Amino acid sequence: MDTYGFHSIHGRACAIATGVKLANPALSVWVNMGDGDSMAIGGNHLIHAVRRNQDLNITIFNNEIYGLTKGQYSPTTKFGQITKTSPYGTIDYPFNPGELVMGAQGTFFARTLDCVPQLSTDCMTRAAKHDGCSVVEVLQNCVIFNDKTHAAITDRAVRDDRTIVLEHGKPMLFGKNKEKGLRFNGRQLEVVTLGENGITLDDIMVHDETTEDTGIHMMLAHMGGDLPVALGVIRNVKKVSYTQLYEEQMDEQMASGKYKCMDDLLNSGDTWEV
Ligand SMILES: Cc1ncc(C[n+]2csc(CCOP(=O)(O)OP(=O)(O)O)c2C)c(N)n1
Ligand SMILES: [Mg+2]
Repeated sequence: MDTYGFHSIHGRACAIATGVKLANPALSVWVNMGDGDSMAIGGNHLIHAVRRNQDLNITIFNNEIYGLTKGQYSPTTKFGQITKTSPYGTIDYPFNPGELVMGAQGTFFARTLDCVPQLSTDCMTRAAKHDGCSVVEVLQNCVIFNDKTHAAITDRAVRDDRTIVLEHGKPMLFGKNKEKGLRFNGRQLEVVTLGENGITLDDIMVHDETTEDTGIHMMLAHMGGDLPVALGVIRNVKKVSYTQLYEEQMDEQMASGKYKCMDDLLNSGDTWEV
């Protein structure tokens, strides 16, 4: 088809993108989903695309609501929130997409804000360069059905104190004047202030996006509340993708295997005449 993209079925974007990528591995395939799309109806497809490390670039636009269908709560809606389908407040514990990706053995996860285009560009460029399945979560506002859902961290007045932009190899500093940092106290992450209680730059954790163990990346993805919400590339590890293994297996079998084409397969083994 002479096109750069198409709308597929709600919840089935990862399945369709997997087919597209395997049929034509030369394509750079992008899968754009909402939180309802990726976490609810398409949750199954998402975790398996991530687990297999399919070479896809997945963006999740997380406005914590079903926007298009006018305001039903989704798997990322905050607990207790009043929506069209939860008039007395939700009694659902929400998913954190980052933790879900780590739990599914994901190789790339980044988070950005809709109101910071440069950071979004950086995250998506890094995602495009990643060989394997990359997931970028965009914390997005829905002006009509969930206005200001991320305001507690995105408002200009608080953004520097409530978020931290992680950079590989750099100390985890944040705050207006980069005066605050994250320290690992042996059990958990905590916020410390440079210059207070003898805290120096040496106490601050240095971000390593390439650590294979998901433990620390899971902790970073989980942050919020008293800890700043982590933005930027949280995890980026190398692992051979399903796409590459599939191509190698096909080449191998085409060269030395019994079956060279579909007809060979259909005319072999369990066939009979009626
Ligand atoms: C198979 C199928 N089931 C249900 C729907 C109805 N539907 C359309 S969009 C949507 C949810 C949208 O929420 P989200 O994925 O978070 O995207 P948003 O509109 O918030 O960006 C639903 C349930 C559909 N179009 N197709
Ligand atoms: Mg949504």
